[in-house]
Amino acid sequence: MASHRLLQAFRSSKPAFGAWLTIPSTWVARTTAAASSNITWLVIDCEHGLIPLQPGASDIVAAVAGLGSNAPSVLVRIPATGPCADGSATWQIKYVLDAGAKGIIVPMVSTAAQARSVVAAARFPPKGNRGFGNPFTHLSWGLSPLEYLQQANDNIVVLTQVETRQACENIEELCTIDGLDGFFIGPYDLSLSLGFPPPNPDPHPEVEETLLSILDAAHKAGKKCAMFCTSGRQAAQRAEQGFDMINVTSDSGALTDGVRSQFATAAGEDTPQGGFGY
Ligand code: 3PY
Ligand code: MG
Repeated sequence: MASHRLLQAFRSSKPAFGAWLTIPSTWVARTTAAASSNITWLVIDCEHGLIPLQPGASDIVAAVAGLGSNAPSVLVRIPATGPCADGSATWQIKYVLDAGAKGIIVPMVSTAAQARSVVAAARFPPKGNRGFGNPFTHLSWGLSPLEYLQQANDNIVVLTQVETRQACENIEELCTIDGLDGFFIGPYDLSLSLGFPPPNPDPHPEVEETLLSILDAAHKAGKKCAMFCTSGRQAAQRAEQGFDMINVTSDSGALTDGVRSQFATAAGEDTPQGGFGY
């Protein structure tokens, strides 16, 4: 079965909650994956997290896949950004998909040409130019090599981030790209690019308007729209608004919040508000 939990949620139009992995550890990843049956997906963050592609992302993909068919779908946010999304990100996309990732998120994609190069790198011919021949990939999916080749194009999730003013200006054209499943809004970078402070914890009202307009454009074009949040409260609101894929917390954020809160209780202090929640 090439399907996976994030794709099943997308196909049944149910909001898919997930978590961000920033700590380079297979055990942190497995512990996070097993912490809640409400975790539909995990993103290995090789852009701002400290997880390298190898060893790192490839090991985490295998470690989570080892939890069985109900394990969260593992996507990788690749390190290359901005202009690098044209061409030089290709090997990174190939590497993480060959490692068995169920999808990719490419940051700072602002133009249709960049987004097309991302799609081409992630899809086998005739839809793209991804090469075939890795001896391990199919194992993470529980498929034979031939089944993987036949089913990968329809089951790999390809998302580009909308987090620049230029991407907002180009949103209608980005919405027309075949093979791109949708957009992942990065509210921190989007706020900065639009000249506002980062969310604290919620975005500035003008940024809020922009991100709702991205959601609307994506849905009108039949694309999915994902949102980065840093708490369950925010995530529940985003699900209400109609976002399809919503980050709830991160390994490092949850660890910090949990330790801070227990120590505050021990010291007889009020539970402090979360700080920079990324
Ligand atoms: C951002 O907010 O800029 C992001 O990329 C979220 O991950
Ligand atoms: Mg960002």
